[in-house]
Amino acid sequence: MSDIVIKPTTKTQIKTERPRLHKVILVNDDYTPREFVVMVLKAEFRMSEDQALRVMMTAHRRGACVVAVYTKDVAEARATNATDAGRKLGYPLLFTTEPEE
Ligand code: TYC
Repeated sequence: MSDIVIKPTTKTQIKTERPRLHKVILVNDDYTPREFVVMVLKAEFRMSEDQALRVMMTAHRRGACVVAVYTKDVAEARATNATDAGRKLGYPLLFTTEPEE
């Protein structure tokens, strides 16, 4: 009788990928007042006056600006809320989302 015990040596490795993050993008338009864009950025994205002004002016000059990066659900919810805030006052203000590379 042999007392040699051979243990299995295979291990199962579970690899989970981190969820892709999504960018919220502020799109420029010709009608929404600058101060209103700044107000929405501060309220919806918790930006300081300074940050909000910078992001608003970047979108104004270049056509669009990345506001923040979140998980898909959060990015979509914030973009919708922020867009709705403008729509309530009849402004064409638009926030979109897109996945990060
Ligand atoms: N272009 C607008 C104006 O001159 C201001 C503005 C900036 C609007 C950024 C939207 O995403 C925007 N009143």
